[in-house]
Amino acid sequence: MNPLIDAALLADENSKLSADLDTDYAALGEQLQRQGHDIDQLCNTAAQFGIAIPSWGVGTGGTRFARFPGPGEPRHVFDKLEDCGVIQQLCRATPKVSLHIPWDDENPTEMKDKAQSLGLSFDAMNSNTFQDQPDQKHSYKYGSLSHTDAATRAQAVEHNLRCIEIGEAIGSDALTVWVGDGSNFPGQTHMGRQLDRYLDGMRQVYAGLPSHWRLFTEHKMYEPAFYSTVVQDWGSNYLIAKELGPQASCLVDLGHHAPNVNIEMIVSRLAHFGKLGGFHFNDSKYGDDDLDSGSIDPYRLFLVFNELVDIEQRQPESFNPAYMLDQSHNVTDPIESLMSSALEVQRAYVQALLVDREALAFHQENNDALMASETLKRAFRTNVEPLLQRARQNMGGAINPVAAYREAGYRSKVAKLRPAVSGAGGGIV
Ligand code: LRH
Ligand code: MN
Ligand code: MN
Repeated sequence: MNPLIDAALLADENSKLSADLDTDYAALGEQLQRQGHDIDQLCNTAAQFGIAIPSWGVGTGGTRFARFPGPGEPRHVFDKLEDCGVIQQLCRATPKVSLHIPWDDENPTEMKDKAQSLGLSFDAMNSNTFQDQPDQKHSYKYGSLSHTDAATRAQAVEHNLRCIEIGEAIGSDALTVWVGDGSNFPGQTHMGRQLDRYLDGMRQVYAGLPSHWRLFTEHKMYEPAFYSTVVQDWGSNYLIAKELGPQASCLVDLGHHAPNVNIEMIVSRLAHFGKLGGFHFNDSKYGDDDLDSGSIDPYRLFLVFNELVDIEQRQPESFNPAYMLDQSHNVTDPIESLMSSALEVQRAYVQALLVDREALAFHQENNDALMASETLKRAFRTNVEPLLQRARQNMGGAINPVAAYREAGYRSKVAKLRPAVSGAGGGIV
């Protein structure tokens, strides 16, 4: 059975909206032209934008208190890939999937074939040394790559090397390493020795990278370690990536910072020193909330992209950050959340392309703070929705992805094939 949404239904959905889109697109085109932008050119640029879907994002998330699974939860990586195929079919901005091992530990050839049949490929691999698996010899309770016990560290290194091996077989070219290692009490660990052990393990992982691969280290301020974390912030992350070598760079998960931290400045700093590797996009109100991208602070998302576009335009040859979503969908249909989140990130990118950079530089040089801020606001306030809709339509996607998805009844169809699962017993965070 073809898991994707029926092409006739999609065409029908689009035909209901296309006359209005023509009018809105023409109006936006005029508005942008007055500002010196060519809407068709921007539309083509928007169409090039891609952000990876995390395989774990298509299942309902949860907190340590509870998980409330919806109908038709994916049973395994092949179901997850089908859900990602539908997201890409409708959005056309999510061509890659990022796997997490061992959550997605299946036959690589079968995973690759399945992805190909759905028009998908694979983004960065994610290793998991923050949980114990049933058949695991050494526990990660007191850490993984930085554990005091050499055999536990070796096991964590081995796992990362295996992730690279699986990644190679499916056509990935990057590994993201996030560890939960740290401590829960002052004095519990020696911070310097713990970092040395981590670095030693990461050097072994780095040595196992194929030459065209990249290694992303992901920082996070706290959780599950609540007193100190080995890779707690962008400064440590930068030092680690620098220590490891040119194939290593830093991954910024938007939720992994203290509240009110200026993330766009972190982005600028890392890029300035050539160590910005990629992103896990999500939104946050208090901590690592993993809320939908752009749902809390869309202006901050725009400001991050304002920095990215600035770097992209200044250093086009070396600019290649990996974009991925990393969210937990607790109360929504994950497919709907991932579609709307991917489009929010794409929107922020296109809005950032509208910033008049000459005017901005002029106001900065003249210390005209108000006009500098207005220059950014002007781009941010522009409703680029018709441009995004047209980009999707041109690529065969849906003008309104959520409406088409609901009309197709995808969720209730897969719910008939995929057995209902219970949320009892709490969930993964
Ligand atoms: C840690 C994290 C990391 C993990 C994912 C499941 O909070 O952001 O990226 O791999 O969540
Ligand atoms: Mn993350
Ligand atoms: Mn996280």
